Amino acid sequence: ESGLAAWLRYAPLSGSQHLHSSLPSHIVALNSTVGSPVYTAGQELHNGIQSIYGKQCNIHHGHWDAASSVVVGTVDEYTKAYGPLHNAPTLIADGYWLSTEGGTIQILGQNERGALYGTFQYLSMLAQGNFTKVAYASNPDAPIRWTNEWDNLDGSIERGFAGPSIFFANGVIVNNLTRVSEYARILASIGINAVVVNNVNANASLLTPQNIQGLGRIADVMRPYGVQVGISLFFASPTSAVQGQANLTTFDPIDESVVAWWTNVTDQIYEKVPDMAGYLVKANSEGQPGPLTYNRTLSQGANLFAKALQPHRGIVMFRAFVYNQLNESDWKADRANAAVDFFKPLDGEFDSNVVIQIKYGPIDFQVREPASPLFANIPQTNTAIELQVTQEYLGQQCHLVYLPPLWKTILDFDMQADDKPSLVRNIVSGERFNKSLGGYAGVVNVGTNETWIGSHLAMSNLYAYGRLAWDPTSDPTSILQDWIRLTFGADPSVVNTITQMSLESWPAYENYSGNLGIQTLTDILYTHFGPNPQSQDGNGYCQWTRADQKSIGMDRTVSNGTGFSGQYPSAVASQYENLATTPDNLLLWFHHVNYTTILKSGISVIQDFYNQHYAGAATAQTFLTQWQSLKGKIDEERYTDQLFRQSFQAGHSLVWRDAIVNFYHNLSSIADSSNRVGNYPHRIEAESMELDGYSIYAVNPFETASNKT
Ligand code: BDP
Repeated sequence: ESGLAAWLRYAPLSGSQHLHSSLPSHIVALNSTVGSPVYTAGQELHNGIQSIYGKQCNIHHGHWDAASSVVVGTVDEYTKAYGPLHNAPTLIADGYWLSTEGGTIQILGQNERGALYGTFQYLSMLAQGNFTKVAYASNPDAPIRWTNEWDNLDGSIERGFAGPSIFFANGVIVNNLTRVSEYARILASIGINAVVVNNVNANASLLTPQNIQGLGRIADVMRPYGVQVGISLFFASPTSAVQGQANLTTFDPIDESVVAWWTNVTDQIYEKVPDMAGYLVKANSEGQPGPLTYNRTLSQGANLFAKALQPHRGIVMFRAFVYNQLNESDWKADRANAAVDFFKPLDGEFDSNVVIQIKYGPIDFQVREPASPLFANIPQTNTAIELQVTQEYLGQQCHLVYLPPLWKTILDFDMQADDKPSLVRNIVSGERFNKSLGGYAGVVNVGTNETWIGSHLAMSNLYAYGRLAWDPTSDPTSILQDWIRLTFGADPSVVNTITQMSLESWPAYENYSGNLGIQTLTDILYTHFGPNPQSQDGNGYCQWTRADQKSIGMDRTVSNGTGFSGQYPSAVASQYENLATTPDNLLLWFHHVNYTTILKSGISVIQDFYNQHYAGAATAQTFLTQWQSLKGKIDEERYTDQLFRQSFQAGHSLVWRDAIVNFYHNLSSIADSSNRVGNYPHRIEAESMELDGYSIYAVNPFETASNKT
């Protein structure tokens, strides 16, 4: 059990012989073309039923009449073979009809992909021993359900924690794409329909003829699973001397030679990848070039690609992560304001195949952020939400953090645009502002490590990402429990223990890394790992906690601060504008207050900081003992692997706790009323030890050390 099979293990269900008669004996796959998703679905059913129940089914292609069969295909294929469906369901693209009632099991997709999705759903029931009779239609909430992989062409992965790339090595696409095909299978099982294979900080040499041909190979291995390829583009590619392409002297998006260059390159790609999903573009952000370089607008930049893609029905995901407010001494400057400042004036100027891809919060994947106000500010534009499955700021897969409860705070947030219900999930689905395009982009960053993203338990986040992109109203706990049963089996103590650990994990991480809306107090300048509260101020890229000896928090009000709260529709804006109506968990995001300010809970800000950091770290200690209670109940390989991570988290949560409470204790000079800070009864400090071969070293930042060394 290396983790390679993820939740598609199809583990044998012991003592299931008596269930054989409830299983089909024949599989009818209505498409006989090898490599079509319906053909794949037939194989998957065959292998799954055999592996879980030890029953060998016969596979047929085309029309086949037999009792005890499962028929998989599109609604059209079914109608051709068997005549019209009674009670034909209403399906949209990628949707499916699943009926286990009656003698024949029907798995029918609106398209081939839908049929495959229905198949995985049926197999998920079987793998959990669930023989409930069902008959229902399931449609995706949004058409865009993509992953983004931040893979570089040299094989490294930005913010990837599971080894090198499965797609690239040494500047080219790898020869052996087995892992890519396995990844596509995993993604199809949760309804993901496209993968952007390279880093948003893109490299022009992706566009050499050899690499374009390689993209064709990637598309070929993912197509049987209905997963399309997308790519990230480097905006200045026309001037980058890409081998095999013309080299221009400008990348100005309205220059005719530039338009022709991108049209030509796009046509070349579609020759090799006729069903490419589209482009992802990070422009004028963090050193990346873009249209602003030529004083053109971001919409002119996005539309350049939209026009090249339009004949091929591709789409442009244009990232809203553009900011240049980096002057911290300017008290009105605020990175959080940037997206609305840049994009709101452009609403209505984007072509219909452009989608603005918006990170869930206005800063950058923090442990707690308010929903990005941009979702409510561009009603004439297609939008998608960007979530991060890879835990860049959230413990980098060394800490257990089950993310869906965090994501739900954003997806279920009501922007109250025009004083009408405007949940973020209904904005990105296209429903609220009547858009036909919209959806989800999840930054996953899988690697060659057999756990896929670096930790067995972190895979619940990938599973849940797909499930929520399909249906954002689903319950994070029941998604989690499906995942646990599929991944580790149905033993109730295993299910209950992993459920409890997972549900406690985000609140615990928030508590020991940065509560009250101050964000993740990590090293901000590059690693984004481990505590470093002192790095939060003093540089433009920091989070600007504005902490001093008396007070803390970033005033983002309209009345006294950066004006960020005014970017929300009025009902939400006035809630955040006032200290009294701002929830405590976002207090320091919106307001600058004294350490002695009393929270709604009746406790002062600084005391709450102390208390929560202790509480969070204490909870993380229990993850280790909870996990240890599973010894012998799951396989040794995954048990041991995860045990190491839980031990690490238990220790590192203490490092987090102490670094942060010491830092603010030192800064504020306010004592902890429970006298814990600086007082460690059972600890042997390094400076009291006698060690051979070690010398004393001044640790930076000091608050991570005992007594500064
Ligand atoms: C930040 C990451 C950086 C990414 C950037 C982005 O630290 O590696 O390039 O976001 O999303 O969170 O473009």
